[in-house]
Amino acid sequence: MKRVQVIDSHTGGEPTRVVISGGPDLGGGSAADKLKIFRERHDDFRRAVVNEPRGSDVLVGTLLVEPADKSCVTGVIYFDNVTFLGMCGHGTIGLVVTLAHLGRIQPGEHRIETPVGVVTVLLHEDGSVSVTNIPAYRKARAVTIELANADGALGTARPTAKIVGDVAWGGNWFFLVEQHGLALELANVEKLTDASSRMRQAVNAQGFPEVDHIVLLGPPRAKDAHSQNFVLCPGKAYDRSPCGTGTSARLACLAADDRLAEGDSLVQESVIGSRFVGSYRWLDRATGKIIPTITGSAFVTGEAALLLDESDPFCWGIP
Ligand code: PYC
Repeated sequence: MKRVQVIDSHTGGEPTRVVISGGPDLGGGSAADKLKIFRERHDDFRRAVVNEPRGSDVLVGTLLVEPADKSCVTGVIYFDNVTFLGMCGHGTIGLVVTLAHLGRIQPGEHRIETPVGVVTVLLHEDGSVSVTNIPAYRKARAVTIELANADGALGTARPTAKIVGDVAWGGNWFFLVEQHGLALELANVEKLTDASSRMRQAVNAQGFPEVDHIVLLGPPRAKDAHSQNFVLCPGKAYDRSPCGTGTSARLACLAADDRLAEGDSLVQESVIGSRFVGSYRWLDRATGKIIPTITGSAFVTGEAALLLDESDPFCWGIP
């Protein structure tokens, strides 16, 4: 029987499971090198940790690994129910709170090695966490896709609707849409999931096969927030948090359009009403690259040992 030690948390409602010990041997090298080995040789471990029967579609796993960059407190690899993620904002906030819970870090600044680069995190005295992400940028502005609109849900009575959005990088790839006609509320999650997964197919087919997340934007619920979002993740679960990498991509689009000044705050609500506060500084105006910072809070919800029994037909999760 194999034992895998984990700590669970949630960040704005979005769960993170940090694997503390019992993970596969991924050799030396950077988090990016280790991700390659994880993906090629140990996908069964990803499924065992986050998929049913131990996990669920919404759970994001993070595996702690030895960092190649010794200035980092840890290396980390993120994964979900279908794939691996380059970076994960809510997962990093959950990871920092988990490391503090374990007594491995104290309030202050720390560096974490992710597969897409080193991020800097600041654990505040009140337990909230700011993540200064890798550079974010907009790759394509105003990409138009066409979607079937049989039930007229997409803001027009026509049988097809033209949807316009931006393709941007924030640690994962996003298609961000402001005008879609859909109400961003929990009661509408089925329609939001259906429409956004069709948007992903359409934008992938338009020459952006890298896009794995969709962000639908809308007006805020709270007076002191700037906007609300619905974020579709690669495995079709929706992000309960406002999505740290998605908010980073959004900041890059706002910066490129001169709609948010360097240093100003963006209060981003999720579809369940949880929030992140984002801001950015310019890295390079010529290429549109910014350095985003996302602040949020996480709470530890459990400590457990997962038991992997090879005689269990679902030991390695339901694919
Ligand atoms: O917060 O970056 C994020 C994220 C990605 C997928 C789920 N959450």
